[in-house]
Amino acid sequence: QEAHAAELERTFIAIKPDGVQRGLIAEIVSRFERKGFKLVAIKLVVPSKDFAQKHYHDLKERPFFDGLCNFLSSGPVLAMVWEGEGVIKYGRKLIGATDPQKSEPGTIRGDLAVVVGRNIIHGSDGPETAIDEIALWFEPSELVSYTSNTEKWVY
Ligand code: 3AN
Repeated sequence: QEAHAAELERTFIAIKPDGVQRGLIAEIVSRFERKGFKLVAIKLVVPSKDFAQKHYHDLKERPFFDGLCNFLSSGPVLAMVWEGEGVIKYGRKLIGATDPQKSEPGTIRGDLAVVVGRNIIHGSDGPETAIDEIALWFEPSELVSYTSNTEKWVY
């Protein structure tokens, strides 16, 4: 059981200020929960602009970088770590395409967002990014290890 649990991958998921302000926390968290993924860390934070720039460092050459960082630091963000088999890739699938005009119905952005600058949620785009983003947003002690009773029915 422990050996298996240790192999499961983790991803960083954040509900951005628009998602929090619109009251979509429970709706979004429930989609990850119902799928069978396990929540291992969660906190509500208002990131500084400096912190937002670190989070989006890969996008610093893009024209929307400054606006994006101002937006992320404009209010509370719900930062989370989710764990499960394939959670990085499948988490992106639950989230949907970056531009909500292109994300499919049934995805979080497809169902709940309209424009790319207000696409309500972030998810790590690969294994290296997931490790970096989890380390940026959370202390190791904030990641909670526990056995969920649903695991033996999910796997
Ligand atoms: P994703 O969030 O789907 O991984 P990225 O990493 O390409 O997409 O973009 C990160 C964030 O930058 C997006 N979530 C979105 O908020 C913002 N963004 C991306 N493209 C644009 C754009 N053309 N105009 C404004 N904001 C954008």
